[in-house]
Amino acid sequence: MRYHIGGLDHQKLRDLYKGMLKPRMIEEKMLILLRQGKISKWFSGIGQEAISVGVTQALKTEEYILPMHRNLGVFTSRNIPLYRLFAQWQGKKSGFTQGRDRSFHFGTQEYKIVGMISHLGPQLGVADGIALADMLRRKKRVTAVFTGEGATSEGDFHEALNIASVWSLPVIFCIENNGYGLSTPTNEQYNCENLVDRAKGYGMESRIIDGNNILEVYSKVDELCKAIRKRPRPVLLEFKTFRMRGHEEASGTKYVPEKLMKKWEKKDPITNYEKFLLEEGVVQEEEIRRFKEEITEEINSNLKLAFDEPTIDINETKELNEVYQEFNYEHVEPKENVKKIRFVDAVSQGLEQSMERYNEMIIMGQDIADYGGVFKITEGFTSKFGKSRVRNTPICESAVVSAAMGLSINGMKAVMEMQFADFATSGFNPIVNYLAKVHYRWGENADVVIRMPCGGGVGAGPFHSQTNEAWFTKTPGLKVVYPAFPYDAKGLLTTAVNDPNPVLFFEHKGLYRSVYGDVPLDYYTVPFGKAGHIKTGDSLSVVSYGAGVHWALEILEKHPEIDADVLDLRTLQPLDIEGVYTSVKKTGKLIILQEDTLFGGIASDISAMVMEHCFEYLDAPIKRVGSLETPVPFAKGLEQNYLPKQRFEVALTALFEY
Ligand SMILES: Cc1ncc(C[n+]2csc(CCOP(=O)(O)OP(=O)(O)O)c2C)c(N)n1
Repeated sequence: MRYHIGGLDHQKLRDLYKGMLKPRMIEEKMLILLRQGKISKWFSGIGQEAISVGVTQALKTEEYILPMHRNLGVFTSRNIPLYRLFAQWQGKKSGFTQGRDRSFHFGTQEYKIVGMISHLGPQLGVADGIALADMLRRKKRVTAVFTGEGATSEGDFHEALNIASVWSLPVIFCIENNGYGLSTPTNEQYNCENLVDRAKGYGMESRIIDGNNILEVYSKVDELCKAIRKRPRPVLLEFKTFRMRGHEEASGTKYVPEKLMKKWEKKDPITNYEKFLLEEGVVQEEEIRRFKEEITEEINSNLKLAFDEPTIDINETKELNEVYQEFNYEHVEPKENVKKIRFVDAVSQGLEQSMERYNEMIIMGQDIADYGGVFKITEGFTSKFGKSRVRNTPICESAVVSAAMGLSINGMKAVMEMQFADFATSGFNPIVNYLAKVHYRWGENADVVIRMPCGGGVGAGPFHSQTNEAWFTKTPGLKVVYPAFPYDAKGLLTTAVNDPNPVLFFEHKGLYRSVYGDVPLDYYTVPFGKAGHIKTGDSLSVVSYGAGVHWALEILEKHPEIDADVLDLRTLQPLDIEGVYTSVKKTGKLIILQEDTLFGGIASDISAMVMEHCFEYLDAPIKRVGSLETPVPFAKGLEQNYLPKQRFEVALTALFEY
């Protein structure tokens, strides 16, 4: 191995050596503990230390770094107290997740490290968002993010690199090409010579770096960081290295040819560098012994602290309370200045006034800039707020959701417009796995609103008509809002933006231009978790939300004999179940109408809860009404047959007469 000292002084040369020694020695200790059954499984970075350490040392401490599962050297290079790392791996309280997540699955704002989720790829888009926030604030900073060569096959890799290039984001994408993704060798993973060959396709600079040569890693990354801080742009780096141990410690390396192992053993980043430093007289044997003693002492004393810590207390209330970040709802009373406007205008006003309120709020979505979005919600926004805050995105929902997460991590607010709620599937993973779980896992919040134009009755067929709220009400950590009237649409949207938690905000397309209402022109808020009491009556309770509320009112108008109590849920998570109980206790009969297909929807859960809590008050079986259990059909007649309006009328009258 050839080392070029360049302009590095002896102190730096020693720091790099010590930097690599620490994670190596920790891992060697871990292997012993693993064999003794004292710790759980482990993803080894032995042989890859030069990459984690070289990259982290090239970054400034205030610059974010996003490591993967083999990057122990990132954590040690940021000088995290070792007992906290050990406690994290043992699921103890002084770790970073209070026992809620394992190994390197955590982040820490204190050390500007954002750990991975198991799904690997979303990490790359999160780096985009963090870098975007830095760029918009004109901070001359770099963000570095890691991926294995295996995860470069995920769509997230392509999406994140493409966005970074289109937006000139200061991100260093670091591929650690270590030969295997679990048991899959590179020739079964990709079919190009070098992964950096792809950079050309993204319009991005790239470098191949010997990942086992610490001086090459550090010098090249340091040089790039300096250049990127001056002129923001993404760079793709491929570090050639090798995974010297199994995917995880229990699984072994039987499938790796011995010849390869032998070849890479000779390239060990630490032993080679140590030999070089001794030859150059940069360190002496005696000094190395001292370094090792110091590190051994640090490891042992910190391990003792972690082992001595008791196992975590189980407190159910605390677990439940920490799924969401606490939100102190600020009620802003509407002023009297009211105008009759359409649903679509109310959404637009709520968004616009929120943009005025928060200088650091960014809206992202397809065609939302000068075009104004397909529903024209953001029409005129660019002339008021500029294109950097009202950002057109490429068609890449997953990376945009991840980037919204990154903006939030770096202290900004993000609103994303899904062009149609149906397309949330393409961004599903980061919504339900990243945004939803991040506060519970490591106390970080996802200050993100995802606007979801949804719903049928508009002749748009199976992929532009779904109302898919049930995919999200199922997932702890998300809030789900679904207004039916312009007044609520505006006031709930402003609350959604104020709320630091991830909110899925459903906007029924059919209501956009058909429903009008009196809406205060000034800024105001409407609280979550409080149903609207639309109509007071005694004969039965009708519970619905979104377009269903309008259908119910229309049918009830045809049946003046039915004196119904009508509740519009407005938000599904949090859900005003107490409001439903109060109504049912008064009327003794309940019919729940949802536009979505019935099975597994919110109507089923409301029905179950009412059964459990109000059984003695019921005078009839609870009735649920929803759409036919098919995809949403296109032809008008078929769609009307699919939607629940007519079935609701039949069920309503039957319940009334029961
Ligand atoms: C979306 C997803 N699919 C599969 C896995 C299971 N898995 C975890 S790590 C891994 C291999 C990753 O290989 P690579 O990206 O090269 O990183 P390395 O482990 O080699 O460092 C696989 C298949 C996962 N975590 N997430």
